[in-house]
Amino acid sequence: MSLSNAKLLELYRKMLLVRSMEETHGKLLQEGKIQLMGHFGTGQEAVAIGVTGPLRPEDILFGTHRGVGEFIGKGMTPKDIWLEYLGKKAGPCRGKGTLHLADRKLNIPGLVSSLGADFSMAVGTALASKMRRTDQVTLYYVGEGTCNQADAHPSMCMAALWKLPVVFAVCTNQFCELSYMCDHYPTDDVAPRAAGYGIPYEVVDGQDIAVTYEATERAVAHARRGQGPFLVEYKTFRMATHFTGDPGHYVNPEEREQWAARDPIDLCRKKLLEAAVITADADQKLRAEVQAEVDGAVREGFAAADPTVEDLFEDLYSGKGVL
Ligand SMILES: Cc1ncc(C[n+]2csc(CCOP(=O)(O)OP(=O)(O)O)c2C)c(N)n1
Repeated sequence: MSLSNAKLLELYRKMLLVRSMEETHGKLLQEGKIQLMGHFGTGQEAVAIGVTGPLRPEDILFGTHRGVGEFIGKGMTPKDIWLEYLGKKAGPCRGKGTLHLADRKLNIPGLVSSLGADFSMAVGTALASKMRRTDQVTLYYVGEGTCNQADAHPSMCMAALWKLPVVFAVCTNQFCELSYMCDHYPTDDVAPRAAGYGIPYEVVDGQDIAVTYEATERAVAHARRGQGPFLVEYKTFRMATHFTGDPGHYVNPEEREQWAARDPIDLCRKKLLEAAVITADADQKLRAEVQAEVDGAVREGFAAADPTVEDLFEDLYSGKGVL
């Protein structure tokens, strides 16, 4: 099924929002206004937005440490994200999560710092959905480096054995932290591992939003129909370095340039212009609107109330916070 122009425009706006969120985060950090380091996903926007676009509100998303993109894709607003980043009482985790975003109302269980430990949690939520006879799908969004964690094996095995409604969405951005993927993998692709569990898989271009969205749509439909797990691997390139303090000396500049020529936002913009869905002026206006939304969210975040000392003792255990 090919994407409508209206859908393409909606996805384009979301990709702009993701980039603007990260650029603004980087700028505030450089200006010394915040101390919150970032793992940015610049260049990976078509993956983050394409994997979340086909999800329903009731579907469950496990995101990554590089993840403002998928959280925006699942419905978090810049305002909620900045309230949380700045540790404010009105944030979705009441300021206790900051970079470790979670949002119960959007079915985002939250980031686990020990990467890969949530492989089994995603299988657990998919099992719960199946036992409750819902048609909810869990999407486990994960980097290729994290797929080398030991938990991947039993998780995929059980998901396949029990035909659980889970999609493993692997973002292959060429890097595993501070080194190239090829330093960790004897193969070019991660996806064929799925065949060992009888899980169907696809490897797709991660730069084209229509491709990422439609591949995810097929995988989610498969899981929702009760046919069990599906794995999609999206090939992209991390234009940002691993984290904001990483000079990235290990990155091959020529390769980076080649990928930059296929920037996902530029590709989508080109399609929209060619199809006369937007004009260059309308695009400028849209970008200004998006930046204004992010700037407004940052302003509101700074102005919002901090938690009190008493608030620190809330949410620790189910009763009133007594240690
Ligand atoms: C269990 C564990 N080991 C190591 C780390 C440190 N670490 C943080 S990000 C990262 C790289 C993960 O690579 P990948 O999954 O490909 O994601 P990418 O950073 O490329 O987006 C590592 C090793 C961690 N958080 N958890």
